Amino acid sequence: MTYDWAFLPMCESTSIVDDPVALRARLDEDGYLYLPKLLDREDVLAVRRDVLRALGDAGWTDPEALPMAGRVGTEPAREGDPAFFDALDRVQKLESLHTLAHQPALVGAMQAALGESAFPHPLKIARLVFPDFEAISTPPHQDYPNNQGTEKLTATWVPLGDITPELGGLAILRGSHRWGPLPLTNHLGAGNRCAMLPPDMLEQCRWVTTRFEAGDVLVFPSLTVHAALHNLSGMFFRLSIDFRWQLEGQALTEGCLEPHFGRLTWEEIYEQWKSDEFQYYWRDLDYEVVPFQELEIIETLSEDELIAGFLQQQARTEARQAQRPPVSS
Ligand SMILES: O=C(O)CCC(=O)C(=O)O
Repeated sequence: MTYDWAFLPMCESTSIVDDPVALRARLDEDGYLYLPKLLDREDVLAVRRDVLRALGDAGWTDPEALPMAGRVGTEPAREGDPAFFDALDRVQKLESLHTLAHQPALVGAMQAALGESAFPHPLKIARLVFPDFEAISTPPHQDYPNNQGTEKLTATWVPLGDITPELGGLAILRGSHRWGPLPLTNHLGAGNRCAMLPPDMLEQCRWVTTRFEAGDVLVFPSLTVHAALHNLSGMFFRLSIDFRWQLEGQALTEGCLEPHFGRLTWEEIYEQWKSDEFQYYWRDLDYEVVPFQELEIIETLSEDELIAGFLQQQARTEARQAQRPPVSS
């Protein structure tokens, strides 16, 4: 994404979280709900601690820095790179990360926003975002094309820690959910798809964002255009989780029932869990599994051009980092 526009602040909706009519009206109008302090901050920080411990075990964090700082101690890797998967697999196995989706406050808010039978997909997506890698910042996109099933699918984006705009939070193109599915182009960022935004959408909709804190939740349906801000922190990971929700009786695709990237089995993920309360919880629910339709991607850049852009970016990042004085933790 570029920064040619100003961001407006997000409108908070925690104050109406117990009012399903008001909550749904706002979700319909704006295409997002920003729910500051919905979750217990300490519960979210406990997940952050577990994630950072897993990243530390993978050699990704700086062992000299404070453990909760999330200071990077390795070369950046991109989602999908072999180097990425050792860390991601450790994170995927965390019981606390998966069970956060079942926090009563979160389930209650999603039932109020969507309906009584709302449930989170078993697929839980951790975003481990390195600093100074603008080429792989999540581009403007809609969640529908990569998930499919029902357009009513709705995401909750949960910051794992305080996320200032400099650390690279999420921005929403307010009102963009009314345009329907948009054409796609290829991209190196999370999801690998960038939505092509029509000029009238850019005239009529405004980007909104905020300073996120641990405990906040951002809710948006699968046609809302959203994108990450660049992580410009220079040295810290931006950590967050995506949970996707829908109602029973609606369609979903097989990938939403599998662990992220389909690398591990659920048995492997559950191996070290202390409780079985939230294992395989979706097996008793009612939904229709439908095939995933191949996406049509308009290749505005070839794979070689994307990689060349990525390498140029890497060189710029290294030059910038070499100029920085060492910072003590
Ligand atoms: O956190 C991010 O960078 C991406 C989150 C997101 O937009 C998604 O998973 O669809």
